[in-house]
Amino acid sequence: MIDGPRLPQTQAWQALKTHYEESRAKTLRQLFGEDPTRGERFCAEGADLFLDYSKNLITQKTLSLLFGLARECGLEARRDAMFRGDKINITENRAVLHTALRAPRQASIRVEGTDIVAEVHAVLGRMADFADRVRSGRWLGCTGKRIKHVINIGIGGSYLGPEMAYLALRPFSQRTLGFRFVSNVDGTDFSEATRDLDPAETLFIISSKTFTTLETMTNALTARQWLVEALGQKEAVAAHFVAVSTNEAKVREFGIDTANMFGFWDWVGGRYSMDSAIGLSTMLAVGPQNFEDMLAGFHAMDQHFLTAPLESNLPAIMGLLTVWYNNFFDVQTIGLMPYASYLKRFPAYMQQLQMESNGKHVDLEGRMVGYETGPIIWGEPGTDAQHSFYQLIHQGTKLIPCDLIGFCRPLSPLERHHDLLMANMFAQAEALAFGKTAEELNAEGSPASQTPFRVCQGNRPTNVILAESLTPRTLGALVALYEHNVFTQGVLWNIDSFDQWGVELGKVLAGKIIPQLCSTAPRLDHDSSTNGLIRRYRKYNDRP
Ligand code: G6Q
Repeated sequence: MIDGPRLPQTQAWQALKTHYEESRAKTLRQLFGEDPTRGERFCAEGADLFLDYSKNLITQKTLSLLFGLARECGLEARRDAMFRGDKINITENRAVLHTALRAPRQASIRVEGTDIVAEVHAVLGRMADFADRVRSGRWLGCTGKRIKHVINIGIGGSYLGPEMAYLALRPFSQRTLGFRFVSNVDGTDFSEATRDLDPAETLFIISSKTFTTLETMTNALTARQWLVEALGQKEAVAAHFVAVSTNEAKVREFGIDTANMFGFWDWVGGRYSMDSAIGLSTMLAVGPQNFEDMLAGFHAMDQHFLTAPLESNLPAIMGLLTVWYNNFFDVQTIGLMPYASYLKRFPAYMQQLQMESNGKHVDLEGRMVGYETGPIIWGEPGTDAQHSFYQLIHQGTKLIPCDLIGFCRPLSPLERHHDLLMANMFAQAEALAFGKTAEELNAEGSPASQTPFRVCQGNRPTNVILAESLTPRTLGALVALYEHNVFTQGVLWNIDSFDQWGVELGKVLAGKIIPQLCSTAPRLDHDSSTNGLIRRYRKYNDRP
């Protein structure tokens, strides 16, 4: 959209505004009544994922207008520019090439004269070699013991993906290896993760793109101390620490042999890095072949996004629907409910992916956008969620579109459980869409006095994403689906989805406050609230 009309001035936007006013009163009951086959038509399939988007507040005309908007905003050109390696992260002057992390070996993508696909596969090869050694017991701790526990130390993009993927792919993991994740600078995180571990059997992966992040470096230093004190030798670090980073100098300075460092590149954003070497813990857990399958899933969705016409393009459709709700229905939040316990941390991962990417208030020219951008993303697995917050979605006053994600085949032998799980997912989508009318309640003999309380208006939109089974390949496709969904939204809003300047301010202020928590600190010069909080903290820690 650079140099083009601003979003609200585009023809398609104006047409959508009129269309919204004309069609907003139509309910999902009416829409399905008028068009009984819409459930068969408003579906799309790509990279083995099936998307049913028929229970959305849309008609064929809405879709045509949204696709028109995408084209007017140059979605296809921007998508091609991303895949090509143009520096579309303009505020950091960087290419955005997470898609290269899963490009097949024979592909070639050049960044400043270098074929980065070859580099990607060289690192993958080294990761596989290391993973095989640890998994088979050929990589030993410094006392000759086999590694039994792996702790990933990292935060944000260097933590959420690895933890989410480890939990998602547990049935594919080597159960003799235990995995833990330390992210928070809260010392309880480290203490709890290590309290029952034998350092001689523990391997730390220090995952940090920059190798300067306060939380990660603090935890890494504590880990080093914990290990060296227990094993009584500085040399122990070599057998118990590996690093994943782009910063070789800092890794060396920390004392990790760079032979045990796995690199990645500045064109991989933190929240887009779970399929880079940041996924080393994932590969250790599930093995190189499963990791490769996961990358193949990512790549299959990349290809779908790149080649499928917008009209049948899953990420594009989902991104456009988000824009439709966010900007025309003034929707503030979107729920994300996986009907799979293994996807417990998927909503948290998606929260960062979506909110850090699209939580922006200026456009690519640095102007205030003047329209709403990224929605709030939240969620928990179903069916648990049904017994907590679904009530508000069904009968509250806010419109909350939800994505429900489920799988046809169970990963446990308890098939009956799976039928119940999935029956609930299908039922929720149905109940949210069609609700329950007063007439239906009366016909069922419900007491008239209760009718107003029991009526469910329905008309709550959902996307249902269905796949055969939660495999490494499916997980890759699912993550890539959301990556490109987020990209689609960002293109329409004309924002930089790949920077995160807002995160910096808090980091700088924390750096200033750290020395002020000591009693010897210079005079406090914050506002009266911050000064008061610091004084109270010092008082309880006997630092007058
Ligand atoms: C992600 C963000 C952020 C980042 C963390 C960790 O896109 O940039 O979440 O991943 O701050 O950074 P390091 O990997 O450099 O430690």
